[in-house]
Amino acid sequence: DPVKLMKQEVGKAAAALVESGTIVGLGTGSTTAYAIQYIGDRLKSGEIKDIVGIPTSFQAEVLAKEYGIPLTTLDAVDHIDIAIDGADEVDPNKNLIKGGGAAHTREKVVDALANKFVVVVDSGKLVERLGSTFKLPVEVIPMAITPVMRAIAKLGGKPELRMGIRKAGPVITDQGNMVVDVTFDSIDNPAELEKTLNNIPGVLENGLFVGVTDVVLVGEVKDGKPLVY
Ligand code: DER
Repeated sequence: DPVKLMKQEVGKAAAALVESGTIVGLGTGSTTAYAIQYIGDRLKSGEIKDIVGIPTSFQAEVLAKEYGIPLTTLDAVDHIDIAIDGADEVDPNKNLIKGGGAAHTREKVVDALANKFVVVVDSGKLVERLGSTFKLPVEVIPMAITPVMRAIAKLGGKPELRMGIRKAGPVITDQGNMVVDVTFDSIDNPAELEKTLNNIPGVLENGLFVGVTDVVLVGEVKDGKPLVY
């Protein structure tokens, strides 16, 4: 499966950037899962040592424990050296849409704090304009779902409550909130939209990541071989 190959290669490339003695933000999603695995492998082999992870979700926590990466919290550190995380869309300015895994609230805290934020994607995530292939996730406190959806519709968005697949009813985030996925005709000014959405009473965080990405590692398959650039 070429996409799986791309995810593995780009996860490996990101894991190779982690230096001994550093604090690492651990992202969420299937691509970052490979980076977490390979960081664990590098710890096990002794290639690197003395790192601690800050998880961005229960998923990252479970994977870190599985692969032997010690965890800490934002109360116990005064910086994050590097954060590795996935994305649902990356535009030419390295701005992102994230939140496919409904984890964007903690991800934005960790990724924005990191001295170096590394995004790991397969080439299918690259877009000319944000919002062209992926609906924008917005985390909303449950009691405000209806007025928030109304306010988003007034902004020209088409909001849909995210329903669980192996859970009856709406998806519930790690914070106990719900997620609304919004279709916009076009997102001309991501920085503006990010602020406007987060200013709607009841919105906790949205999946626009503007001006936080430092490095984008892209998995690409050329003649069956994975490339990372
Ligand atoms: O939920 C998230 O923000 C994830 O990072 C997501 O955007 C990417 O997940 P994937 O690597 O499984 O596509």
